[in-house]
Formats: sequence, C-alpha cells, structure tokens
Amino acid sequence: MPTQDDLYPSRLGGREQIIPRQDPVVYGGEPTKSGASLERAQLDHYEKNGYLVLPGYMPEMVEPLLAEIEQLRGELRGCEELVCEPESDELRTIFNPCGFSGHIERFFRHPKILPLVRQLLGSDVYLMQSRVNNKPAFTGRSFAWHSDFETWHVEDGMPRMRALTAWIMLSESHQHNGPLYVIPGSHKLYVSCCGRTAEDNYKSSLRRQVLGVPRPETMREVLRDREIHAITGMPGTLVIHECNLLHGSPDNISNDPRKVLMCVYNSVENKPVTPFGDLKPRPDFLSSRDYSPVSLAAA
Ligand code: 6CS
Ligand code: FE
Repeated sequence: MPTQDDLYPSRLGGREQIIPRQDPVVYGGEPTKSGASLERAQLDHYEKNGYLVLPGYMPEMVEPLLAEIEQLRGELRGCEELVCEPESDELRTIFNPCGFSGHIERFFRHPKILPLVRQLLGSDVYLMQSRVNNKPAFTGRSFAWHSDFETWHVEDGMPRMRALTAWIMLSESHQHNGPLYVIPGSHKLYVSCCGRTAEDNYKSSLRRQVLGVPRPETMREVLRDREIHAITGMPGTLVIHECNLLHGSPDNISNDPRKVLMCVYNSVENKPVTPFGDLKPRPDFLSSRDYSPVSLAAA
C-alpha cells in the first residue's frame, strides 16, 4: 500500500473525473544567488499558463548536444534506454542521455537553467528523468494528451506537484513537424483517469500511451474554456513546462525531423514514495533514485 495519503488518485478503477490541483505552481519565486533568474512577469505567466518559452535562449548548445546525441545513439544500441516508434523501428526516444555524456550533463547543470528551476520549485532539485524525443520526418508518431505528473504519481510514486521539465529545441519546431501542444491553464486541474495500470506498463506506454490519457468527453470539458497552443521556435529555444500541464503532440508527416532534449527536475522535498498505483517502481532510467541535489556547472 502507498505510504502516504493519495491526494491525486488515478487509474484505481473508478470513473474518470476532474479534480482541482492542491499544490502551488510557483514555490518561492525568489531568485537564487547565482546564475540567471526569472522576472515577475515570467513567473506570473508560468503560474497562470503552466509553461514558459524563452526564444533563442541558448543556440550555442545545439551543435555540441546534437553531436553527442548521435554518438550516444550508437553506443546504446540494444539497450532499454532506446525506445522505437510504435509502427516502425525508427528511434522515438533516448532515455537518460544525461547519465552518459559530457555536454548533456553540463546542460542540466547549466547556470542559465538550473537557477530558474530552483527559483520555480523553491528548493534544491534532483534530476528525475531525461530524454531526447526524436520525431523522425514522415514517420514520427503522436503523443496522446497526458499530464506527466499523472504517470509519475501512479507509476513512480511522486507525491506532490513540485516538478517540471526544462527542454531545448535541437531543431526548429514548426507548425508542420509535430510541435508540442499544450493547454494553457490545464495544470490547475487534475484528470483522475479510469482504468488500472498493468505491471510493466512502461514497456508499451513509452511507444504509445493508453493509460493516463483522458477520454474525449473529459478533454471536451477541459477545452470548453481553454485553448490548444502549439509551442514553436528556432533551435536553442528553451521551454519550461509544469509537471501537471496537459500536453501532447501530433504526428510528424513533414520532411523535417523534430528533436528536443528534455530534463525533468523534481524538488528534493518531493521524493517518491511507494507508487500510488500499488505497483513496483519503474526502472531508474525512467525515475532516478539518485536524489543528490544537482550542482551548478561552471559558467
Ligand atoms: O513515462 C513517462 O515518464 C513519460 N512518458 C510518457 C509517454 N508519458 C508520461 C511521461 O511524459
Ligand atoms: Fe509528457
């Protein structure tokens, strides 16, 4: 049994319903002592909408990151960290790239990123998950609507909403190559989903997620007074999105691959407990058990 009250029950066999968020969005908000910081207007935007886009924020990182990812892809052949597209053996996701390589490691500790993350989460943070989403031209398939937090709560035991994803565009994300869609403001509600999680659900969900995907009736309710927004931008654009923001993305049927590097940071005050879905926790490459606070890289 979970060791803690379940504030966000989901996939426990009940009917699907929308329940309110019980946690703050911005924790603290005071700038940290070193490195970059967010201004009041940016904090307000994040609080209201659940995400923030910083166009052209670190274009100098794009080439070195791409080179390292290409190398990593070869080195990881045959490993569980590589996930293929649902209908082909093309690469969909590389998990835990931060565990393997220099520039990528530097990225998640970067003085232009880490202080912003600490400012939003109001504490030290650890790196819970990292991934490269590849979305190949023509064959890159969609990601269904979901809240990351819902999966992390049910399958990994993340107790509260005090985590976020910071990600960089490594190619242009435009209207045709399957950009991330978000629903601004949806982070303030929680969709408690129906169904029950099967053992080792991640083995199929990473290719195509089925559980934790709200039903069309629920999405209609969410969209009654909210809109879908496509996040587009040039390589080097940084995006920060809140762990409970509803998001997804369409197929890429264009001639341009779409590549992003994502780092998930969780507050050290929000360490996982026994998963709320009453299952054995997922492997380390999806939810790290190394809770050491991320330290700042040299500028
Ligand atoms: O499983 C995860 O941790 C992430 N992947 C998917 C397909 N959905 C939830 C979350 O974003
Ligand atoms: Fe997601």
